[in-house]
Amino acid sequence: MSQRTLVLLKPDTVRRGLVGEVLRRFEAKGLRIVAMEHRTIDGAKADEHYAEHVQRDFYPPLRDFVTSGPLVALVLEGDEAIEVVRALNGATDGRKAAPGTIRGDLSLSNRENLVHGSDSPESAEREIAIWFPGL
Ligand code: YYY
Ligand code: MG
Repeated sequence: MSQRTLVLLKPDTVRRGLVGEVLRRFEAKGLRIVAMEHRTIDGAKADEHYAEHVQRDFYPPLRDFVTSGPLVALVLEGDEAIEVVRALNGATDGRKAAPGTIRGDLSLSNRENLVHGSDSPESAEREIAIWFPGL
């Protein structure tokens, strides 16, 4: 079933010059970019996006990180896009993510792990509305 999912190329991806490398993997897989924007977010936007995590111990440094510089937000579309993007991204901790995944190949961090992908249809709907209202 065709789905849409919200993806972030977080500030480490932009700083490290890996936007093209990461987009290449999504496009090569067959996912279509249906919206994309380069933007810098403030703490309030970070809190909205990471609503499920704002009370966690790891959140304050995560908030600092995601607001530390420009990121690229995009919506990808394709068959089972939500699961497919999560699989391409790899496990949250880059040190443990499998080789062949974006995080497994390109990240050595549990925080600066390059990418975000919505984790369910409900999350995708909520996150797309936050980042691309009206899409
Ligand atoms: O969905 P995913 O990005 O793989 O992980 P989440 O468990 O939703 O956590 C969101 C985000 O928070 C993660 O990408 C890195 C960061 N994080 C962290 O900094 N420290 C942790 N112990 C867990 C997650
Ligand atoms: Mg998550």
